[in-house]
Amino acid sequence: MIKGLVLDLDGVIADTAEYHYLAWKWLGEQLGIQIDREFNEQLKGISRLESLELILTHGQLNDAFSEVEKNNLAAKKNDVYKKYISEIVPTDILPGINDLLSEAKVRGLKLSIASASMNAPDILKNLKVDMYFDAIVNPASLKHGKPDPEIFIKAAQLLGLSPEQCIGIEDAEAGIEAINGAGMFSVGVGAEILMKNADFFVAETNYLNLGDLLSQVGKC
Ligand code: GL1
Ligand code: MG
Repeated sequence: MIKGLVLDLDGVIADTAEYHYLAWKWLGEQLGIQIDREFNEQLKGISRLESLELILTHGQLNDAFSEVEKNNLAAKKNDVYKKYISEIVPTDILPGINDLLSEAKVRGLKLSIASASMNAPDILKNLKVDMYFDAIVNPASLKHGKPDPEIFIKAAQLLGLSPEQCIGIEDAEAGIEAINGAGMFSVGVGAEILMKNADFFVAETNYLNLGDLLSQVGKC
């Protein structure tokens, strides 16, 4: 029986995946590396420093910077990103998410966040939805990032549940792989081609309905 809901943040709760894209694109321009939306799919769900490594490899600049310089580059991207998120207000929550969260609470489900972003707690506060969540995984506490299942296993554990008792929701391919690896029912948000490995998928967040999700788990 499902007792918990584990949500990714960027691209599921708010359109912050777009801000990450714009901030990485800006950093890429400073370095002469072109980042388009197709390449950006590989960055979704990936931690800050791992994303930077992927970008530098993409631009064949992987050996061009020291660790200190890489940390500085990542910090510059974060400064640009933080300007975007400082303006986030409750109406920036993606369609259908408020209903999903309140419905989950009414049904007595526990909720946690499995995001690689160090900025997740601030965004949840700006959106005024932080009170819905029983736990937020601290990405700094993890040994492996998505697609490793560790973050989803931890997100269930923090709720006192097994992964099998939870539904995980993601917009990234790496995230779906992580949910599946944890043995959790996976729900994808996005294009079918990207969400092909999800147990169930919807094109947009406004189609996320808790009743539907629970009946899909029942069909398995
Ligand atoms: C990090 C990356 C972002 C994104 C998120 C996960 O966020 O920098 O591009 O992949 O992880 O959605 P942050 O920089 O906020 O820790
Ligand atoms: Mg995401």
